[in-house]
Amino acid sequence: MSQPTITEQLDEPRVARESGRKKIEWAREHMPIMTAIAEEFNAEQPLDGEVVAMAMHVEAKTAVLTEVLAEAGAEVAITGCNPLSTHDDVSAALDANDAITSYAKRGVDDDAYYAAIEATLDHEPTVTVDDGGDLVMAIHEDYPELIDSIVGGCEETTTGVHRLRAMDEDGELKYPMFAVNDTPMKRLFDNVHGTGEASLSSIAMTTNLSFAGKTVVVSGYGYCGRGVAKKAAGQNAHVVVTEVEPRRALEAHMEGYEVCPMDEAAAKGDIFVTTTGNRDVIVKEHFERMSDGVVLANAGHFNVEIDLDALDDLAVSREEVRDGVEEFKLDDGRRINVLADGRLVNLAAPVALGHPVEVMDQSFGIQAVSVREMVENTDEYGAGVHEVPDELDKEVAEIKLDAEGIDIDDLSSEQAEYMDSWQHGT
Ligand code: RBV
Repeated sequence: MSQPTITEQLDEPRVARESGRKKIEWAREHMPIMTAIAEEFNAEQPLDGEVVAMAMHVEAKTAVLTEVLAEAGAEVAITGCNPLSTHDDVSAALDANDAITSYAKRGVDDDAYYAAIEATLDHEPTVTVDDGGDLVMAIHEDYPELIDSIVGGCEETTTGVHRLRAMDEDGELKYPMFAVNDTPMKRLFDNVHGTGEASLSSIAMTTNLSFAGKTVVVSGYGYCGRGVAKKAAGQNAHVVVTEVEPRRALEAHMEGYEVCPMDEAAAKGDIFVTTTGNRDVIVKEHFERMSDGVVLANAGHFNVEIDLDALDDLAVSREEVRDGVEEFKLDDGRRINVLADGRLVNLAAPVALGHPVEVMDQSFGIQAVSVREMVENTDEYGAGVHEVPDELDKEVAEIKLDAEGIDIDDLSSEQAEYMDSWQHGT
């Protein structure tokens, strides 16, 4: 397999490298958790001798994680986890680091995308760090000989953890994986605030349209959906939520949002944002009910939520009307605008920057300590999906509180005893 590195693919790698390096430095300056972890990793070299393969959104914050793992003593090979989310300049800056090889390039076709995944596996990783599960899948399907020497891996996102759990239930997951997504320090911040802010800012920057006074339909009221709904309401939109889970639907209702099936929401919305992680959320019969000029965006990991094939079948023409906006014209003249090819708009829109630096500092802080834990205590984790130990999550939270200058109370010994006892009543 001879997949070229990003440096080999660019005409002006030096120019790209300089621009990428500036972005990485800006991110790192705003990542106090990663800075504290880097200090420890540089001193203690916990990943000495390890080879880490990564498939993640290759942009500045991810680059900080990549370099911190390299500073901990690892050799790192990285590629993207989505064909549209790589920032080539950042990828080039990473590739210039002696300990890192980057194959990530924006806008690649499916073949080049998977060839780049395989190229990282040719480095014979001992640790994998995935966002969406493509590395784990490729290893199990095409590189099973690597499994024996793999210590374990970490998964960043809800969809990836979902995939891994399905694999685990079928007895097909052959090495230990941490569900990094499921930690409080990741899920309660990145999924809620990160997805909410980055999706809305990417939609706004891509369309130059306002949310105020519009009806925003949010599909899925999980952690991502509640973030999108909250931030859209905060920008004076009327928010409609669609759900399949009764308690989540009730939560959305009690939060003050209108709740209805997509069949009804389709006719109401101006802007649609899917966050379900499932396929076929907006399909033919929904397109048929939509108003002229609606905007459709997906914030779920894969581009399966909006049925673009069905939309293409309905359309009499397709045209890119702005960078990142494709207009599908229907035979009655109505126009439906799809952002970023239905790929996750918070990362794949041409102007997208991914989630804000502060939340990725938390997500990648917990990623970094999870990799360290997997390497240091590998014997404690058998094949399968594991929760990240809660103490590690607290450790990262404490670093963040410290960086923010926030003090909190300690339990007194009486309080601690009270919390542990069952004898005390009225
Ligand atoms: N995500 N990464 C970024 N590097 O800018 N932004 C979001 C970035 C991750 C986030 O943690 C989420 O779980 C995943 O992307 C979805 O693919």
